[in-house]
Amino acid sequence: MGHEGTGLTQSGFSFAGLPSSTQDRLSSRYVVLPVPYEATTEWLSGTRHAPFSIIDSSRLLELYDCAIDTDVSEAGIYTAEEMAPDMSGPQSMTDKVEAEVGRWLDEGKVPVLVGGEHTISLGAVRALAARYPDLSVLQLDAHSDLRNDYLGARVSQATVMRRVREICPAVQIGIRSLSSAENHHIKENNLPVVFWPPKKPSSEWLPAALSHLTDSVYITIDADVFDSSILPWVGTPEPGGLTWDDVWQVLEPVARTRTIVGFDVVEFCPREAGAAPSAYMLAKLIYRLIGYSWLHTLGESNNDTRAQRTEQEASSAWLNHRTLQ
Ligand SMILES: [Mn+2]
Repeated sequence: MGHEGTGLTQSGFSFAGLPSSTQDRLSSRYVVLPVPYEATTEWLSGTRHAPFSIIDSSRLLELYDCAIDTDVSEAGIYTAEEMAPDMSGPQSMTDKVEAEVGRWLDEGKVPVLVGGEHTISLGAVRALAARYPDLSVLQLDAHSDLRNDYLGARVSQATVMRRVREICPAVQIGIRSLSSAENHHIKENNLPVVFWPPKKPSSEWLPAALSHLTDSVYITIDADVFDSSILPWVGTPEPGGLTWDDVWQVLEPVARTRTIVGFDVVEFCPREAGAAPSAYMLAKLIYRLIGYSWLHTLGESNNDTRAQRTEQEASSAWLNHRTLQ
Protein backbone atom coordinates (compact mmCIF):
# COMPACT_ATOMS: atom_id res chain seq x y z
CA MET A 1 0.00 0.00 0.00
CA GLY A 2 1.11 3.51 -0.71
CA HIS A 3 0.58 5.03 2.72
CA GLU A 4 2.99 4.89 5.62
CA GLY A 5 3.47 1.15 5.86
CA THR A 6 2.98 -0.57 9.17
CA GLY A 7 3.41 -4.18 8.12
CA LEU A 8 -0.06 -5.08 9.35
CA THR A 9 -0.86 -6.99 6.22
CA GLN A 10 2.15 -9.27 6.31
CA SER A 11 1.14 -12.86 6.87
CA GLY A 12 0.98 -13.98 10.49
CA PHE A 13 0.55 -10.45 11.80
CA SER A 14 -2.95 -10.59 13.19
CA PHE A 15 -4.85 -9.82 16.37
CA ALA A 16 -3.89 -12.29 19.11
CA GLY A 17 -1.76 -14.05 16.50
CA LEU A 18 -4.84 -15.87 15.23
CA PRO A 19 -4.79 -17.21 11.67
CA SER A 20 -6.50 -15.09 9.02
CA SER A 21 -7.10 -17.34 6.03
CA THR A 22 -10.18 -17.09 3.82
CA GLN A 23 -11.68 -19.95 5.80
CA ASP A 24 -11.01 -18.14 9.08
CA ARG A 25 -12.72 -15.10 7.62
CA LEU A 26 -15.85 -17.09 6.83
CA SER A 27 -16.04 -18.72 10.25
CA SER A 28 -15.16 -15.64 12.33
CA ARG A 29 -17.85 -13.69 14.14
CA TYR A 30 -15.59 -10.72 14.92
CA VAL A 31 -13.48 -8.69 12.53
CA VAL A 32 -10.67 -6.50 13.83
CA LEU A 33 -10.39 -3.56 11.46
CA PRO A 34 -7.20 -1.47 11.83
CA VAL A 35 -7.81 2.18 10.94
CA PRO A 36 -4.52 4.12 11.24
CA TYR A 37 -6.17 7.47 10.45
CA GLU A 38 -4.85 10.69 11.96
CA ALA A 39 -5.63 14.13 10.57
CA THR A 40 -7.53 16.31 13.05
CA THR A 41 -5.55 15.65 16.25
CA GLU A 42 -4.21 18.87 17.66
CA TRP A 43 -1.81 18.10 20.51
CA LEU A 44 0.22 14.89 20.83
CA SER A 45 0.35 13.07 17.54
CA GLY A 46 1.01 9.42 16.80
CA THR A 47 -2.35 7.66 16.99
CA ARG A 48 -1.81 6.44 13.42
CA HIS A 49 0.70 4.00 14.94
CA ALA A 50 -1.83 2.63 17.45
CA PRO A 51 -3.27 -0.26 15.38
CA PHE A 52 0.20 -1.68 14.77
CA SER A 53 1.20 -1.27 18.42
CA ILE A 54 -1.99 -2.82 19.84
CA ILE A 55 -2.03 -5.74 17.42
CA ASP A 56 1.69 -6.33 17.95
CA SER A 57 1.23 -6.63 21.72
CA SER A 58 -2.00 -8.65 21.32
CA ARG A 59 0.13 -11.52 20.08
CA LEU A 60 1.29 -11.97 23.70
CA LEU A 61 -2.26 -12.50 25.00
CA GLU A 62 -3.17 -15.83 26.53
CA LEU A 63 -6.05 -17.11 24.40
CA TYR A 64 -7.72 -18.40 27.56
CA ASP A 65 -9.05 -15.45 29.59
CA CYS A 66 -9.28 -16.57 33.22
CA ALA A 67 -11.47 -13.57 34.19
CA ILE A 68 -14.30 -14.97 32.08
CA ASP A 69 -13.18 -18.62 32.03
CA THR A 70 -13.28 -18.64 28.24
CA ASP A 71 -10.96 -19.19 25.30
CA VAL A 72 -12.15 -16.11 23.44
CA SER A 73 -10.41 -17.13 20.21
CA GLU A 74 -13.15 -19.75 19.77
CA ALA A 75 -15.51 -16.87 18.91
CA GLY A 76 -13.55 -16.48 15.68
CA ILE A 77 -11.55 -13.26 15.35
CA TYR A 78 -10.42 -12.28 11.88
CA THR A 79 -7.99 -9.43 11.30
CA ALA A 80 -8.81 -7.38 8.22
CA GLU A 81 -6.25 -5.49 6.19
CA GLU A 82 -5.71 -2.02 7.57
CA MET A 83 -7.69 0.78 5.96
CA ALA A 84 -5.60 3.22 3.98
CA PRO A 85 -6.24 6.73 5.32
CA ASP A 86 -8.02 9.23 3.07
CA MET A 87 -6.22 12.49 3.69
CA SER A 88 -8.56 14.59 1.53
CA GLY A 89 -10.56 15.29 4.70
CA PRO A 90 -12.39 13.80 7.68
CA GLN A 91 -15.69 13.82 5.78
CA SER A 92 -14.38 11.56 3.04
CA MET A 93 -12.57 9.35 5.58
CA THR A 94 -15.76 8.81 7.59
CA ASP A 95 -17.57 7.97 4.32
CA LYS A 96 -14.89 5.41 3.60
CA VAL A 97 -15.13 3.89 7.09
CA GLU A 98 -18.92 3.75 6.74
CA ALA A 99 -18.62 1.79 3.48
CA GLU A 100 -15.97 -0.58 4.85
CA VAL A 101 -17.84 -1.27 8.11
CA GLY A 102 -21.03 -1.74 6.07
CA ARG A 103 -19.36 -4.44 3.99
CA TRP A 104 -18.37 -6.38 7.12
CA LEU A 105 -21.84 -5.98 8.64
CA ASP A 106 -23.38 -7.35 5.45
CA GLU A 107 -21.14 -10.41 5.90
CA GLY A 108 -22.71 -10.88 9.34
CA LYS A 109 -19.64 -9.75 11.27
CA VAL A 110 -19.25 -7.70 14.45
CA PRO A 111 -16.75 -4.97 13.56
CA VAL A 112 -14.01 -4.05 16.06
CA LEU A 113 -12.26 -0.88 14.90
CA VAL A 114 -8.78 -0.11 16.17
CA GLY A 115 -8.00 3.57 15.59
CA GLY A 116 -6.68 5.99 14.81
CA GLU A 117 -8.40 9.18 15.87
CA HIS A 118 -11.92 9.37 17.25
CA THR A 119 -13.43 10.71 14.00
CA ILE A 120 -13.58 7.16 12.59
CA SER A 121 -16.36 6.22 15.05
CA LEU A 122 -18.80 8.38 13.10
CA GLY A 123 -18.41 6.24 9.97
CA ALA A 124 -18.99 3.06 11.98
CA VAL A 125 -22.09 4.51 13.69
CA ARG A 126 -23.56 5.55 10.33
CA ALA A 127 -23.08 2.05 8.90
CA LEU A 128 -24.60 0.42 11.99
CA ALA A 129 -27.55 2.84 12.25
CA ALA A 130 -28.51 1.97 8.67
CA ARG A 131 -28.78 -1.70 9.69
CA TYR A 132 -29.89 -1.48 13.35
CA PRO A 133 -32.75 1.05 13.64
CA ASP A 134 -32.66 0.76 17.45
CA LEU A 135 -28.93 1.51 17.69
CA SER A 136 -27.53 3.43 20.65
CA VAL A 137 -23.95 4.37 21.47
CA LEU A 138 -21.97 4.10 24.69
CA GLN A 139 -18.93 6.38 24.81
CA LEU A 140 -16.15 6.01 27.37
CA ASP A 141 -14.04 9.14 27.13
CA ALA A 142 -12.48 11.96 29.16
CA HIS A 143 -13.95 14.45 26.69
CA SER A 144 -17.58 14.94 25.69
CA ASP A 145 -16.64 15.65 22.02
CA LEU A 146 -19.94 17.55 21.71
CA ARG A 147 -18.74 20.74 20.00
CA ASN A 148 -20.95 21.71 17.08
CA ASP A 149 -17.87 22.59 15.07
CA TYR A 150 -14.21 22.92 15.84
CA LEU A 151 -11.65 25.07 14.05
CA GLY A 152 -14.17 25.41 11.24
CA ALA A 153 -14.77 21.67 10.84
CA ARG A 154 -18.06 19.90 11.53
CA VAL A 155 -16.45 16.45 11.41
CA SER A 156 -13.45 16.08 13.73
CA GLN A 157 -12.39 14.28 16.90
CA ALA A 158 -13.78 17.26 18.91
CA THR A 159 -17.27 17.10 17.34
CA VAL A 160 -17.72 13.37 16.80
CA MET A 161 -20.28 12.76 19.55
CA ARG A 162 -22.35 15.80 18.50
CA ARG A 163 -22.60 14.20 15.02
CA VAL A 164 -23.31 10.75 16.54
CA ARG A 165 -26.12 12.20 18.65
CA GLU A 166 -27.75 13.51 15.48
CA ILE A 167 -28.05 9.84 14.42
CA CYS A 168 -28.96 7.94 17.59
CA PRO A 169 -29.06 8.15 21.42
CA ALA A 170 -25.72 8.11 23.25
CA VAL A 171 -24.60 7.63 26.84
CA GLN A 172 -21.32 9.27 27.81
CA ILE A 173 -19.25 8.09 30.79
CA GLY A 174 -15.94 9.31 32.20
CA ILE A 175 -16.26 12.91 31.05
CA ARG A 176 -13.98 15.36 32.88
CA SER A 177 -12.98 17.94 30.28
CA LEU A 178 -15.34 20.03 28.16
CA SER A 179 -16.11 23.58 27.10
CA SER A 180 -18.78 25.82 28.62
CA ALA A 181 -20.80 25.49 25.42
CA GLU A 182 -20.67 21.69 25.61
CA ASN A 183 -21.68 21.78 29.27
CA HIS A 184 -24.57 24.08 28.41
CA HIS A 185 -25.63 21.74 25.57
CA ILE A 186 -25.64 18.76 27.99
CA LYS A 187 -27.69 20.60 30.64
CA GLU A 188 -30.11 22.15 28.14
CA ASN A 189 -30.85 18.80 26.50
CA ASN A 190 -30.62 16.76 29.72
CA LEU A 191 -28.16 14.36 28.06
CA PRO A 192 -27.15 11.15 29.88
CA VAL A 193 -23.58 12.11 30.76
CA VAL A 194 -21.68 10.67 33.73
CA PHE A 195 -18.98 13.12 34.75
CA TRP A 196 -15.93 11.62 36.42
CA PRO A 197 -15.58 11.05 39.29
CA PRO A 198 -19.32 10.35 39.71
CA LYS A 199 -21.04 12.13 42.58
CA LYS A 200 -23.31 9.17 43.46
CA PRO A 201 -22.55 5.52 44.24
CA SER A 202 -22.39 3.20 41.24
CA SER A 203 -25.55 1.44 42.42
CA GLU A 204 -27.31 4.71 41.45
CA TRP A 205 -25.46 6.21 38.50
CA LEU A 206 -24.74 3.02 36.60
CA PRO A 207 -28.29 1.65 36.21
CA ALA A 208 -29.53 5.19 35.50
CA ALA A 209 -26.98 5.67 32.71
CA LEU A 210 -27.44 2.23 31.20
CA SER A 211 -31.22 2.65 31.14
CA HIS A 212 -30.69 5.03 28.19
CA LEU A 213 -29.13 2.27 26.08
CA THR A 214 -31.23 0.29 23.62
CA ASP A 215 -30.61 -3.43 23.04
CA SER A 216 -28.23 -2.88 20.09
CA VAL A 217 -25.21 -1.00 21.38
CA TYR A 218 -22.08 0.32 19.69
CA ILE A 219 -19.32 1.11 22.16
CA THR A 220 -16.64 3.69 21.47
CA ILE A 221 -13.72 3.66 23.89
CA ASP A 222 -11.38 6.62 23.79
CA ALA A 223 -8.17 5.45 25.46
CA ASP A 224 -8.05 8.74 27.40
CA VAL A 225 -11.01 7.57 29.51
CA PHE A 226 -8.35 5.83 31.60
CA ASP A 227 -6.59 7.92 34.20
CA SER A 228 -3.51 9.52 32.66
CA SER A 229 -1.30 7.94 35.34
CA ILE A 230 -2.07 4.44 34.11
CA LEU A 231 -2.42 5.25 30.39
CA PRO A 232 -0.50 8.43 29.55
CA TRP A 233 -0.11 7.45 25.90
CA VAL A 234 -3.01 9.36 24.37
CA GLY A 235 -3.39 12.48 22.26
CA THR A 236 -5.08 14.50 25.00
CA PRO A 237 -4.30 12.98 28.45
CA GLU A 238 -6.54 13.89 31.41
CA PRO A 239 -5.94 13.17 35.11
CA GLY A 240 -8.67 11.93 37.43
CA GLY A 241 -9.91 9.17 35.15
CA LEU A 242 -11.05 5.58 35.30
CA THR A 243 -9.08 2.54 36.44
CA TRP A 244 -9.08 -0.81 34.64
CA ASP A 245 -11.70 -2.07 37.14
CA ASP A 246 -13.84 1.07 36.72
CA VAL A 247 -13.99 0.45 32.98
CA TRP A 248 -15.14 -3.15 33.47
CA GLN A 249 -17.68 -1.96 36.02
CA VAL A 250 -19.37 -0.29 33.05
CA LEU A 251 -18.59 -2.72 30.21
CA GLU A 252 -19.43 -5.99 31.95
CA PRO A 253 -23.11 -5.25 32.66
CA VAL A 254 -23.54 -3.67 29.22
CA ALA A 255 -22.14 -6.78 27.55
CA ARG A 256 -24.32 -9.03 29.69
CA THR A 257 -27.60 -7.19 29.16
CA ARG A 258 -27.21 -5.77 25.64
CA THR A 259 -26.11 -6.96 22.21
CA ILE A 260 -22.83 -5.31 21.29
CA VAL A 261 -23.08 -4.84 17.53
CA GLY A 262 -19.62 -3.33 17.22
CA PHE A 263 -17.05 -1.34 19.13
CA ASP A 264 -13.90 0.69 18.71
CA VAL A 265 -10.81 1.67 20.67
CA VAL A 266 -9.39 5.00 19.53
CA GLU A 267 -6.89 7.76 20.32
CA PHE A 268 -4.12 5.55 21.71
CA CYS A 269 -0.87 7.27 20.90
CA PRO A 270 2.23 5.05 21.27
CA ARG A 271 4.93 7.69 20.98
CA GLU A 272 7.78 5.61 22.41
CA ALA A 273 8.66 2.02 23.16
CA GLY A 274 7.61 2.73 26.76
CA ALA A 275 3.99 2.64 25.57
CA ALA A 276 4.11 -1.15 25.15
CA PRO A 277 2.38 -1.96 28.47
CA SER A 278 -0.46 0.41 27.54
CA ALA A 279 -0.74 -1.22 24.10
CA TYR A 280 -1.00 -4.61 25.79
CA MET A 281 -3.62 -3.26 28.20
CA LEU A 282 -5.78 -2.10 25.29
CA ALA A 283 -5.25 -5.39 23.44
CA LYS A 284 -6.50 -7.20 26.53
CA LEU A 285 -9.45 -4.79 26.76
CA ILE A 286 -10.41 -5.58 23.15
CA TYR A 287 -9.99 -9.34 23.60
CA ARG A 288 -12.02 -9.48 26.81
CA LEU A 289 -14.80 -7.28 25.42
CA ILE A 290 -15.04 -9.65 22.44
CA GLY A 291 -15.26 -12.45 25.00
CA TYR A 292 -18.06 -10.82 26.99
CA SER A 293 -19.94 -9.96 23.81
CA TRP A 294 -19.62 -13.54 22.54
CA LEU A 295 -20.77 -15.02 25.88
CA HIS A 296 -23.88 -12.84 25.67
CA THR A 297 -24.57 -14.15 22.16
CA LEU A 298 -24.18 -17.74 23.37
CA GLY A 299 -26.40 -16.97 26.36
CA GLU A 300 -29.12 -15.61 24.08
CA SER A 301 -29.06 -18.69 21.88
CA ASN A 302 -29.14 -20.99 24.94
CA ASN A 303 -31.75 -18.82 26.62
CA ASP A 304 -29.22 -18.44 29.42
CA THR A 305 -30.64 -16.61 32.41
CA ARG A 306 -27.37 -14.69 32.59
CA ALA A 307 -28.55 -12.68 29.60
CA GLN A 308 -31.79 -11.79 31.33
CA ARG A 309 -30.37 -10.32 34.50
CA THR A 310 -31.32 -6.74 35.08
CA GLU A 311 -28.89 -3.87 35.34
CA GLN A 312 -29.72 -3.56 39.03
CA GLU A 313 -28.60 -7.14 39.57
CA ALA A 314 -25.57 -6.53 37.42
CA SER A 315 -24.67 -3.51 39.48
CA SER A 316 -25.06 -5.27 42.82
CA ALA A 317 -23.12 -8.23 41.46
CA TRP A 318 -20.30 -5.86 40.67
CA LEU A 319 -20.44 -4.29 44.12
CA ASN A 320 -20.24 -7.75 45.67
CA HIS A 321 -17.30 -8.50 43.43
CA ARG A 322 -15.57 -5.33 44.58
CA THR A 323 -16.29 -6.10 48.24
CA LEU A 324 -14.81 -9.58 47.91
CA GLN A 325 -11.55 -8.30 46.43
MN1 LIG B 1 -11.06 11.93 24.46
